[in-house]
Amino acid sequence: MPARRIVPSLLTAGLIAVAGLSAAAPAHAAGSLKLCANDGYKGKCLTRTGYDATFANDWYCSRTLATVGGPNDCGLRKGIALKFEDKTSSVANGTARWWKLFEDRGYKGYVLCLRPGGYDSDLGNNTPQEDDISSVRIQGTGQPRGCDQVIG
Ligand SMILES: [Ca+2]
Ligand SMILES: [Ca+2]
Ligand SMILES: [Ca+2]
Repeated sequence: MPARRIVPSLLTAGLIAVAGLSAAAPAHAAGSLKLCANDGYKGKCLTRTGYDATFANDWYCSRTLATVGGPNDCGLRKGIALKFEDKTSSVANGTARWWKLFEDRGYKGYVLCLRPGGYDSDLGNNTPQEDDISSVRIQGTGQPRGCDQVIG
């Protein structure tokens, strides 16, 4: 059955093609939203798969970028403890759904709507939300209502 033998090689070729595209795309985390403190998907990054009502309780150490539980968990070697709130400068959507990125905690304030699979390597050059995102929530597959700005 020669035809049957072709199928696995086509699948392999397809997977290689997809892997190549993923490598070219900027830091997409498959199945999740990635938010990074610096431009270009650098610095401290968090991933979320559904929602986060506040980044004020997401602590990390300034030197190691390790995620920690609270403000006293870093120390000299790890650096000072920072909250991820008001830090986001770049975002990459690895999901097939829209995401809303909010200026304030509790899904309030200015709303950025990020397209499925969309990304933005510098929120500061095209939105008023550089270093201002405080909460995020996943949406459906269609463009949601209530967007102040669409990105990605
Ligand atoms: Ca930043
Ligand atoms: Ca949080
Ligand atoms: Ca904010």
